[in-house]
Amino acid sequence: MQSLTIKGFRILKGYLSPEAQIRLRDDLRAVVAQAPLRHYTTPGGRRMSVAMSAAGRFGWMTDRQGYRYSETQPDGTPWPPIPDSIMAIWQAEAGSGREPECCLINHYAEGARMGLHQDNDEASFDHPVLSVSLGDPATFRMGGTSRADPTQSVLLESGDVVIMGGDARRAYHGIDRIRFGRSDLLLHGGRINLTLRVVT
Ligand code: MD3
Ligand code: FE
Repeated sequence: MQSLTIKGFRILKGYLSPEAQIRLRDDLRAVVAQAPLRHYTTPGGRRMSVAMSAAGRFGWMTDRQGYRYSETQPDGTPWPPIPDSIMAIWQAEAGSGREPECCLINHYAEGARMGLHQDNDEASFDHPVLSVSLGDPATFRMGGTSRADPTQSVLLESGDVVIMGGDARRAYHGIDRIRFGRSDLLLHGGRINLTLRVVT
Protein backbone atom coordinates (compact mmCIF):
# COMPACT_ATOMS: atom_id res chain seq x y z
CA MET A 1 0.00 0.00 0.00
CA GLN A 2 1.20 3.53 -0.75
CA SER A 3 1.23 5.98 2.10
CA LEU A 4 -0.99 9.01 1.83
CA THR A 5 0.82 12.14 2.90
CA ILE A 6 -2.24 14.29 3.47
CA LYS A 7 -2.38 15.21 7.15
CA GLY A 8 -5.21 13.73 9.15
CA PHE A 9 -5.75 10.61 6.99
CA ARG A 10 -5.54 7.52 9.19
CA ILE A 11 -6.22 3.99 7.95
CA LEU A 12 -6.64 1.07 10.34
CA LYS A 13 -6.19 -2.01 8.11
CA GLY A 14 -8.08 -5.08 9.28
CA TYR A 15 -9.51 -3.23 12.30
CA LEU A 16 -12.60 -5.46 12.53
CA SER A 17 -12.25 -9.21 13.10
CA PRO A 18 -14.36 -11.52 10.90
CA GLU A 19 -16.71 -11.98 13.90
CA ALA A 20 -17.05 -8.21 14.38
CA GLN A 21 -17.79 -7.78 10.66
CA ILE A 22 -20.60 -10.35 10.90
CA ARG A 23 -22.05 -8.58 13.94
CA LEU A 24 -22.00 -5.25 12.09
CA ARG A 25 -23.58 -6.81 9.00
CA ASP A 26 -26.40 -8.27 11.09
CA ASP A 27 -26.97 -4.95 12.90
CA LEU A 28 -27.12 -3.21 9.50
CA ARG A 29 -29.69 -5.71 8.25
CA ALA A 30 -31.98 -4.54 11.07
CA VAL A 31 -31.33 -0.89 10.14
CA VAL A 32 -32.12 -1.31 6.44
CA ALA A 33 -35.33 -3.16 7.38
CA GLN A 34 -36.44 0.19 8.91
CA ALA A 35 -34.71 2.46 6.39
CA PRO A 36 -34.35 0.82 2.96
CA LEU A 37 -31.39 1.47 0.67
CA ARG A 38 -32.49 3.97 -1.99
CA HIS A 39 -30.99 5.25 -5.23
CA TYR A 40 -31.28 9.03 -4.99
CA THR A 41 -31.42 11.43 -7.91
CA THR A 42 -28.88 14.26 -7.98
CA PRO A 43 -30.02 17.89 -8.38
CA GLY A 44 -28.86 17.51 -12.00
CA GLY A 45 -31.28 14.63 -12.51
CA ARG A 46 -28.86 11.68 -12.54
CA ARG A 47 -29.63 8.48 -10.62
CA MET A 48 -26.79 7.61 -8.24
CA SER A 49 -25.31 4.14 -8.81
CA VAL A 50 -24.67 3.87 -5.04
CA ALA A 51 -27.75 2.97 -2.95
CA MET A 52 -27.98 4.82 0.37
CA SER A 53 -29.62 4.67 3.75
CA ALA A 54 -28.75 6.11 7.15
CA ALA A 55 -29.09 5.79 10.91
CA GLY A 56 -29.03 8.47 13.57
CA ARG A 57 -30.74 11.84 13.94
CA PHE A 58 -29.93 12.81 10.35
CA GLY A 59 -29.65 11.03 7.05
CA TRP A 60 -27.98 12.50 3.98
CA MET A 61 -30.05 12.51 0.82
CA THR A 62 -30.45 14.22 -2.51
CA ASP A 63 -33.22 14.86 -5.00
CA ARG A 64 -34.02 17.58 -7.55
CA GLN A 65 -34.23 20.03 -4.61
CA GLY A 66 -30.55 19.53 -3.70
CA TYR A 67 -28.09 17.73 -1.43
CA ARG A 68 -28.96 17.93 2.28
CA TYR A 69 -29.26 16.27 5.66
CA SER A 70 -32.80 15.40 6.65
CA GLU A 71 -34.33 14.24 9.95
CA THR A 72 -36.81 12.13 7.99
CA GLN A 73 -36.67 9.55 5.24
CA PRO A 74 -38.31 10.34 1.89
CA ASP A 75 -41.43 8.53 3.23
CA GLY A 76 -41.57 10.87 6.26
CA THR A 77 -40.41 8.37 8.89
CA PRO A 78 -37.40 9.02 11.16
CA TRP A 79 -34.09 7.21 10.67
CA PRO A 80 -33.38 4.27 13.02
CA PRO A 81 -30.81 4.73 15.81
CA ILE A 82 -27.12 4.05 15.17
CA PRO A 83 -26.35 0.52 16.46
CA ASP A 84 -24.09 0.31 19.54
CA SER A 85 -21.60 -1.83 17.58
CA ILE A 86 -21.00 1.15 15.27
CA MET A 87 -21.03 3.81 18.00
CA ALA A 88 -18.30 1.84 19.80
CA ILE A 89 -15.89 2.28 16.86
CA TRP A 90 -16.39 6.05 16.94
CA GLN A 91 -15.89 6.20 20.73
CA ALA A 92 -12.68 4.20 20.43
CA GLU A 93 -11.10 5.84 17.38
CA ALA A 94 -12.60 9.20 16.36
CA GLY A 95 -10.95 11.21 19.14
CA SER A 96 -13.89 13.61 19.13
CA GLY A 97 -15.85 15.07 22.03
CA ARG A 98 -18.98 15.04 19.85
CA GLU A 99 -21.20 12.07 19.06
CA PRO A 100 -21.95 11.20 15.44
CA GLU A 101 -25.34 12.49 14.29
CA CYS A 102 -25.42 10.48 11.08
CA CYS A 103 -24.28 7.04 10.05
CA LEU A 104 -24.54 7.13 6.28
CA ILE A 105 -24.82 3.68 4.69
CA ASN A 106 -23.58 3.36 1.10
CA HIS A 107 -24.13 0.13 -0.82
CA TYR A 108 -22.11 -0.52 -3.98
CA ALA A 109 -23.48 -3.25 -6.23
CA GLU A 110 -21.45 -4.44 -9.22
CA GLY A 111 -20.43 -1.43 -11.32
CA ALA A 112 -21.38 1.22 -8.77
CA ARG A 113 -18.95 4.06 -8.20
CA MET A 114 -18.75 7.45 -6.53
CA GLY A 115 -17.19 10.36 -8.36
CA LEU A 116 -14.63 12.70 -6.83
CA HIS A 117 -16.33 15.03 -4.33
CA GLN A 118 -15.87 16.95 -1.11
CA ASP A 119 -18.11 16.34 1.92
CA ASN A 120 -19.31 19.84 2.75
CA ASP A 121 -22.97 19.56 3.73
CA GLU A 122 -21.97 19.41 7.42
CA ALA A 123 -21.91 22.63 9.49
CA SER A 124 -18.15 22.38 10.18
CA PHE A 125 -15.00 20.67 8.89
CA ASP A 126 -13.68 20.55 12.47
CA HIS A 127 -15.06 17.09 13.24
CA PRO A 128 -13.61 13.91 11.78
CA VAL A 129 -15.46 11.51 9.49
CA LEU A 130 -14.96 7.81 10.29
CA SER A 131 -15.51 5.19 7.59
CA VAL A 132 -15.97 1.40 7.88
CA SER A 133 -15.71 -0.87 4.83
CA LEU A 134 -17.56 -4.21 4.60
CA GLY A 135 -17.77 -6.78 1.80
CA ASP A 136 -15.99 -6.50 -1.53
CA PRO A 137 -12.80 -4.40 -1.78
CA ALA A 138 -12.79 -1.05 -3.54
CA THR A 139 -10.28 1.40 -4.95
CA PHE A 140 -10.53 4.59 -2.89
CA ARG A 141 -9.14 7.73 -4.55
CA MET A 142 -8.09 10.75 -2.58
CA GLY A 143 -6.74 14.09 -3.72
CA GLY A 144 -6.18 17.43 -2.06
CA THR A 145 -8.41 20.32 -1.07
CA SER A 146 -8.76 21.49 -4.71
CA ARG A 147 -10.48 19.32 -7.30
CA ALA A 148 -7.48 19.59 -9.65
CA ASP A 149 -4.92 18.38 -7.07
CA PRO A 150 -3.15 15.07 -7.86
CA THR A 151 -4.77 11.96 -6.41
CA GLN A 152 -3.59 8.68 -4.91
CA SER A 153 -5.41 5.35 -4.75
CA VAL A 154 -5.73 3.02 -1.78
CA LEU A 155 -7.45 -0.36 -1.65
CA LEU A 156 -10.13 -0.50 1.05
CA GLU A 157 -11.02 -4.01 2.21
CA SER A 158 -13.67 -5.50 4.49
CA GLY A 159 -12.95 -4.60 8.10
CA ASP A 160 -10.81 -1.54 7.32
CA VAL A 161 -11.53 1.69 9.20
CA VAL A 162 -10.50 5.11 7.89
CA ILE A 163 -10.53 8.32 9.91
CA MET A 164 -10.47 11.63 8.06
CA GLY A 165 -9.56 14.54 10.30
CA GLY A 166 -7.56 17.72 10.00
CA ASP A 167 -6.74 18.71 6.41
CA ALA A 168 -7.92 15.33 5.10
CA ARG A 169 -11.46 16.22 6.14
CA ARG A 170 -11.55 18.76 3.28
CA ALA A 171 -9.94 16.49 0.69
CA TYR A 172 -11.63 15.49 -2.56
CA HIS A 173 -12.23 11.74 -2.66
CA GLY A 174 -14.24 9.03 -4.39
CA ILE A 175 -14.59 5.32 -5.14
CA ASP A 176 -13.34 4.28 -8.59
CA ARG A 177 -14.66 0.75 -8.70
CA ILE A 178 -15.35 -2.23 -6.53
CA ARG A 179 -13.88 -5.68 -7.06
CA PHE A 180 -17.20 -7.43 -7.17
CA GLY A 181 -17.50 -11.02 -5.94
CA ARG A 182 -14.36 -11.18 -3.75
CA SER A 183 -16.11 -11.32 -0.37
CA ASP A 184 -18.93 -13.52 0.87
CA LEU A 185 -19.85 -11.32 3.86
CA LEU A 186 -22.89 -9.79 2.16
CA LEU A 187 -25.75 -11.98 0.93
CA HIS A 188 -26.00 -10.28 -2.46
CA GLY A 189 -22.36 -9.31 -2.66
CA GLY A 190 -20.99 -5.85 -3.26
CA ARG A 191 -19.62 -3.40 -0.75
CA ILE A 192 -21.04 -1.43 2.16
CA ASN A 193 -19.37 1.69 3.45
CA LEU A 194 -20.47 3.35 6.67
CA THR A 195 -19.53 6.95 7.41
CA LEU A 196 -20.06 8.44 10.84
CA ARG A 197 -20.49 12.22 10.80
CA VAL A 198 -21.15 15.15 13.08
CA VAL A 199 -23.66 17.21 11.12
CA THR A 200 -24.65 20.30 13.18
C1 MD3 B 1 -12.32 11.93 2.88
N1 MD3 B 1 -17.89 7.49 0.85
O1 MD3 B 1 -20.11 8.79 1.72
S1 MD3 B 1 -15.46 6.57 2.66
C2 MD3 B 1 -19.18 9.47 1.25
O2 MD3 B 1 -16.39 4.42 0.40
C3 MD3 B 1 -17.97 8.81 0.72
O3 MD3 B 1 -18.45 5.03 0.28
C4 MD3 B 1 -16.83 6.73 0.28
O4 MD3 B 1 -17.12 9.46 0.21
C5 MD3 B 1 -17.24 5.29 0.33
O5 MD3 B 1 -19.20 10.70 1.23
C6 MD3 B 1 -15.51 6.96 0.95
C7 MD3 B 1 -13.99 7.40 3.20
C8 MD3 B 1 -14.20 8.87 3.36
C9 MD3 B 1 -15.33 9.38 3.93
C10 MD3 B 1 -15.46 10.73 4.16
C11 MD3 B 1 -14.46 11.60 3.84
C12 MD3 B 1 -13.22 9.73 2.99
C13 MD3 B 1 -13.33 11.09 3.23
C14 MD3 B 1 -14.54 12.96 4.11
C15 MD3 B 1 -13.51 13.79 3.80
C16 MD3 B 1 -12.41 13.28 3.16
FE1 FE C 1 -17.44 11.54 0.73
